[in-house]
Amino acid sequence: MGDGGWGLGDGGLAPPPNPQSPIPNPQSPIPNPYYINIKCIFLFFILSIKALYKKIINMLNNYDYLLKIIFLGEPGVGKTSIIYRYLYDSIQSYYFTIGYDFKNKLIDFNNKLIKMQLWDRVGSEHRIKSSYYKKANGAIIVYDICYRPSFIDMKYWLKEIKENAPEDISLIIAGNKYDLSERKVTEEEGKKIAEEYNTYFIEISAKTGHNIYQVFDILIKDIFDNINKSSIKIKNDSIIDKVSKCFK
Ligand SMILES: Nc1nc2c(ncn2[C@@H]2O[C@H](COP(=O)(O)OP(=O)(O)OP(=O)(O)O)[C@@H](O)[C@H]2O)c(=O)[nH]1
Ligand SMILES: [Mg+2]
Repeated sequence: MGDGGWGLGDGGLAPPPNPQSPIPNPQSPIPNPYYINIKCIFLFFILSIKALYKKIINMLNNYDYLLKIIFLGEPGVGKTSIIYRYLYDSIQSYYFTIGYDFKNKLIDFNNKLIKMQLWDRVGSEHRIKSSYYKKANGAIIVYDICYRPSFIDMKYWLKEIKENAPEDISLIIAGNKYDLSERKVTEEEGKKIAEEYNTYFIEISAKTGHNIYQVFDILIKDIFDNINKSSIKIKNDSIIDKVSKCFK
């Protein structure tokens, strides 16, 4: 017993139970109702988030057509601002788009649900990966009506599209910043280049929203006109792909 204490190691006795302290029973721990409530609320919260997430994913995948629209144009002409105006009806302060970015929008067109993928890229980077153009259904080529070099450089973008994009891509040239008075490119000049390259043309303002929805309406209508054209076009690989991808 060593020093005469209660230690068990040397053959001593266990101390007598203290009547003050409750006897612990590991088989049935007493549940704390407060703790259970918190647990239930947390579980309910997680399940609700999961259900909402599933609903959103289903909504985004539940479309009749998928259209890829790409934006081209020099830095600062307003590509990102046009997308912001169209998606959120607001304008964002200037920031350089870094690399590539795309945003989705679901719209109703002739009672069909269309998922639009709007591809944005930084204008200063002239070397574009060919994947940017791949399977694009439409392109919006933007210039700034107050900055002539951006209008001159459009020929570069139109050439790039011809070399890299699907043959049947729908095109629209958009002269942005219509709200400004220091114009350096006339409307006639814009129309002339559009005629030369057989594309649509429109002047817009991402700042005020002038003609923003029309840009997309014209483009989408042209894309569907292309899809509905003669069966010869169906033989084209990109169209087959488009048809199988778009018509669910
Ligand atoms: N006044 C006016 N300013 C505009 C308009 N659209 C864009 N801006 C401004 O022009 C600047 C450049 O716009 P962005 O949309 O970032 O240009 P971007 O073409 O995406 O530029 P990068 O990403 O560098 O290629 C921003 O300060 C915008 O607020 C417009 O219609 N009118
Ligand atoms: Mg940008």
